[in-house]
Amino acid sequence: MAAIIQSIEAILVDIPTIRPHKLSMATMGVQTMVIVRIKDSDGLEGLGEATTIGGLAYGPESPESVKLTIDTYFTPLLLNQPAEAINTLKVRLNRATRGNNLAKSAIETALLDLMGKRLNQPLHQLLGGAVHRHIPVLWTLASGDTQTDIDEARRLLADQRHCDFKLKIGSRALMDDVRHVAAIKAAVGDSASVRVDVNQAWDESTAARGMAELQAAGIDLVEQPTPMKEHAALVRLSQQFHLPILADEAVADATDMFTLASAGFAGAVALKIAKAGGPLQALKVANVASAAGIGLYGGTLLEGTIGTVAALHAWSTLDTLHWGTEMFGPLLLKDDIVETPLNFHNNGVTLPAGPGLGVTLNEDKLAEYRRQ
Ligand code: MUC
Ligand code: MG
Repeated sequence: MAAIIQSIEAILVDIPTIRPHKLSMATMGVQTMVIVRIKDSDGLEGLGEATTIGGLAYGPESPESVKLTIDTYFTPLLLNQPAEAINTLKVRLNRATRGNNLAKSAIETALLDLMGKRLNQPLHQLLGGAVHRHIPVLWTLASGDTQTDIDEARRLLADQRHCDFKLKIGSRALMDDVRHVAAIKAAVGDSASVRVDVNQAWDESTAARGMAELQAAGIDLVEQPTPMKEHAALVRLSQQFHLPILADEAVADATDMFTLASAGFAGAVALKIAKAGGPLQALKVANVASAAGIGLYGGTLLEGTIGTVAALHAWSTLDTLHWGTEMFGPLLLKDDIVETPLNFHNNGVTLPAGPGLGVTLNEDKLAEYRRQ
């Protein structure tokens, strides 16, 4: 008899960050994640996670809305259904509910974890097997202070924890941002790749000036300089400059990727399981991007270990990650809710072994950080 889904729990968990993380749309001092636990009739449990940045500052789903969506709308559609019918369950969810990809990503992850545990196989094996087991990871310098960022970068370079850095800009005047970025690039030199993420903060003409200045400063990549819906501007900028553009907010799912690529976009895309609606959906984006000659990058919404590991399993199956990944979310948090934290070393992270995600919840830590 096939195992059926017996319970679904969505838990809000608040963990403080190690320092304020300053982005163009919010400064984070705490990260809130929604941890999903799906139990089946054989007593197995699958784990998933949905996270975003700064409540509703980043996108239309907040942690609280993800929990409400799962509790009120998804759970009645999934309870008593066969747990291993992941594709059928996703069709069922998508026919009855629109959007809400963050919540869907947590559910898809938990179902994949459950399937991996049932088959006693790691998640990447369900996706065809890992090509890479050590995956490059950059660090985001976003303390809000140039010298603090330089000190942080030098320490991480010396420890060989990271050799690539992403800077969050867009909240200050353009030339203030350019001075900040150029000072950091000059301090780390050629030993590090420095990229920036504007998080949609510029209009097209500001972006054109910004691209020229950043190119001159030796920056390697500019992420989402203009508003997500302004595809035409992103395409024009990508054709105007040698400095490559990374599309982030502009591309959530495979259809977005197809639309942007067919409009003539050249550059790279930040894959995120949260934007796409799960690890399987994010790999569909990767397939469309690859077919269009667009570079791949493993992106994060600053998930904790569960969401980060889910993405790592997906990225591990890709032959080339042209720009590496930013799966450092757990390192930004003061504590973790899993038994064995990820092993970040040698400018990257090792994919956990073990069935499913390969991650076990620490129940005491979960009890400590869950929202009352
Ligand atoms: C984003 O916009 O890419 C990823 C790293 C980071 O610091 O923020 C994120 C989200
Ligand atoms: Mg981004």
